[in-house]
Amino acid sequence: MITEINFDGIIGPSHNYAGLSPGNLAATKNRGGVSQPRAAALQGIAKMRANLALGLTQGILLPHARPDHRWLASLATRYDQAAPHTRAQALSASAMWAANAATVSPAADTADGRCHLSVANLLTMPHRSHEWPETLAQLRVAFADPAFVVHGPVPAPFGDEGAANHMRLCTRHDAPGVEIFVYGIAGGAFPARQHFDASAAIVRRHGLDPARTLLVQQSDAAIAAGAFHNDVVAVANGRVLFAHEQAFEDRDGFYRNLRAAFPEVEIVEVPAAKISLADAIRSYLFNAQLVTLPSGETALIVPSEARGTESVWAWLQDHVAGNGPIRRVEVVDVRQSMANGGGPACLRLRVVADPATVDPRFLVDAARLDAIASVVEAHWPETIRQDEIGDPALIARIEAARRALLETLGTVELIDR
Ligand code: SUG
Repeated sequence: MITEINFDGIIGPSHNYAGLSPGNLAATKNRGGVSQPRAAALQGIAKMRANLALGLTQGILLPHARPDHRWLASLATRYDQAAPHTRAQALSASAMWAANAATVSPAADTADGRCHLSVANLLTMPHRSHEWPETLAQLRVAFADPAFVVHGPVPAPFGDEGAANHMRLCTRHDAPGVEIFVYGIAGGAFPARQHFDASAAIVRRHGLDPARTLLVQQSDAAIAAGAFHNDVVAVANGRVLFAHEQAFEDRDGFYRNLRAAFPEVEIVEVPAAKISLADAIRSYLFNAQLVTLPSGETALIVPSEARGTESVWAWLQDHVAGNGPIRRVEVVDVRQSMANGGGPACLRLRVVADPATVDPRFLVDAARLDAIASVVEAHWPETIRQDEIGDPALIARIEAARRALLETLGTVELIDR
């Protein structure tokens, strides 16, 4: 049966706070802090457990080989010889943010009736630019069934950050939907990571119907305020678009086009007068998982920072008490990821497909999550300080931890891609 599957990136053993993403205010603020990889991974697992308990279908993507020795070799260096910033870039656990792994167009939207996935090139940030080869290798294993088409990255210089800048509206997940691609225009203080030409190329590759596809500009104000991806200020599911008033450059034009393409849309807009852009970004209200529960109700899975931000929590209480489409709010603690600018929505990639067509090693139930948690508890470092990242003993531990996980999951063919 076709359903939405959320594939969460398992938070890798090298999770640390190197402050590698200009424009990502949380990551910049926490630069140099002491990270807790074990707690981080367990928080991610707890989120997956909670989603299973809600009746959602859950998948995983695996931590990448870190340090990335191949990437270092292509730069003609080695981990023990590389400059400190290169070392941090090679060690980053940023593949945890699966919303940046790929852009996914479900079969109901594409010309050939197959589900298309385009791996994201992530070329704007050096530490993320070397994720795609391993992500692609995993996608090719997980989605090897002919129900899927897996594409390589859009070529440079067109930056593509995957599903974090992509939304889909539909009456049912298995019915044709309207796909929305949100791009940024460079020129502000912070980089615009999603380029128009990359989004347009994905639309063509996936064989999307122009009548059901919108390309929309993210507002400069949102990027300047720290929304380095659209999923920090907007999220969609089913008929519901949930967005901040200042998310889009031409909000009225966008809403008009959207209503024409998808008259069933319910736009839940949060006015800046109720929640400032700064509060929205600090709390990651919109970096939530907007999901359809088995009952048909819409739920919003928010990070605990949303409960901790007064204006945000008050708005959510009002909405749920009123007649709004979001009927239920669930709170999850993903603080370790949040401190690097990654909320509940960043940690997952949505794929609408029949779970029977997915390699079962990439799907999880409660028992498999318990097995993953045991490996994390036994092998993930408890803490990483920035002055430790050159320590060969730490690196050996990180590499052994990932190996132990892939052995437990039966995915050893991916140890060396
Ligand atoms: O690309 N943080 C990630 C956060 C990605 C969030 N994803 C979505 N919004 N979908 C980024 O900026 C920080 C890593 C560091 O500084 O160590 C980082 O890469």
